[in-house]
Amino acid sequence: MSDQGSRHLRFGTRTIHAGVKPEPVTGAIMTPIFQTSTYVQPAVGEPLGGSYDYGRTANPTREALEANVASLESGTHAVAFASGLAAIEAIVKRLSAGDHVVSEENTYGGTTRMFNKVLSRLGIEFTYVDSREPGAVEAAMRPNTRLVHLETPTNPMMRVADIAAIAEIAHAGGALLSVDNTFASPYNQRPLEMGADFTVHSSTKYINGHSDVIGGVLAVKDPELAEEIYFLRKSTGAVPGPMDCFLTLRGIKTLHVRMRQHNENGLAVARYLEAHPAVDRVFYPGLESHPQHELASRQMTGYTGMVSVDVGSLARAKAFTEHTRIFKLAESLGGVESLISVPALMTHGSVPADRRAAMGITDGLVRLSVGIEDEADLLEDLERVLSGG
Ligand code: P1T
Repeated sequence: MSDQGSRHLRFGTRTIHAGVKPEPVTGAIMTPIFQTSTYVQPAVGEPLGGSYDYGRTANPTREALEANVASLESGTHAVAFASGLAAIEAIVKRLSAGDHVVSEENTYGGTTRMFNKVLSRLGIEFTYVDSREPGAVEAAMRPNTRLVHLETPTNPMMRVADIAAIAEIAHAGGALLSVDNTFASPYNQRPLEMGADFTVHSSTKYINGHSDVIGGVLAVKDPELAEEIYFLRKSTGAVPGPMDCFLTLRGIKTLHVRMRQHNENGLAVARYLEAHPAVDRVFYPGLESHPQHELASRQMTGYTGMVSVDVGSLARAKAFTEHTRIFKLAESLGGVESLISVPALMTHGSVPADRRAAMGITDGLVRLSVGIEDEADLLEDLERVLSGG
């Protein structure tokens, strides 16, 4: 669904208003949860509600969410899915056997697993590169490359890829560019404005922001591409339920306020950890010590609440993550509450050990999803565990 009417409004206003209209029967200001699988047709092939004929094909709650996300991502259309992986799958399922994809190597472990264990069996080929170096993407392009897939910042190493430079490379090679924007959120980074063709999210994370929904959403700026994706979703079926769309739309209304606090707390935690002797390395694009700080500052307006640190060994990682009180040990990220995890054993456990090691995902790597609690409480929680304070 698209929403061009709110284009002139600023980001924070659009998080609340884009795509949302008063419900016409009662004037309800909140988009209702249209919890229905089908719609009545007074005559054959003539649904009462016009284009509303079946829930997989059309649902007004879902459409409001999609119009909102399209606006926030500076796209023309967005398409919502049952999960982030289903949204990424749809982008790749546009391709056919014999087509080739160049992908950043350090994506979320589940994305690599889907590419390697599911989609490659259907005859789609994948080449993995370190996309911090645009030349590596260029060198991997083949005549049959139809998609370049980035994740920036990456999960969990916080690598940053130059979206504009890689969009040019992809397009010169006849391929489209998709960017997994989950870690940044559209508040901090809008890939479509930098030349990407798809921006995709696990809306489970910052977009919904309250750790109570699994969902995915992608946005495009080409109505024909949107049509292709609608067709794919209708034909393969990974639609989100109306209740989840409602919750996600409700969560989005505070995206700009939440992200400001995630950015602030993320930077404070990264600075604290960088100065701490128990921490070997900190990976956070907002730190001047991050090798791509300058690039991140150019293409992002904030650096999010995601911080990774290397504490040297699995034993130390366990001692750290199993004893924080506010930071809860759990997979996932991007919610208002702080989480902590050990990627090698949790989110990236499906990535072969040698590949993990090559990317720096050591057993001593700890990932923090810094929430929006009071900064002083978060720092005290970390200090208590790291310094025994
Ligand atoms: O879980 P799902 O909504 O299907 O989203 C998959 C996904 C896609 N892209 C990125 C960058 C992600 O981080 C994820 C999911 N990640 C986690 C569950 C995690 O803890 O890293």
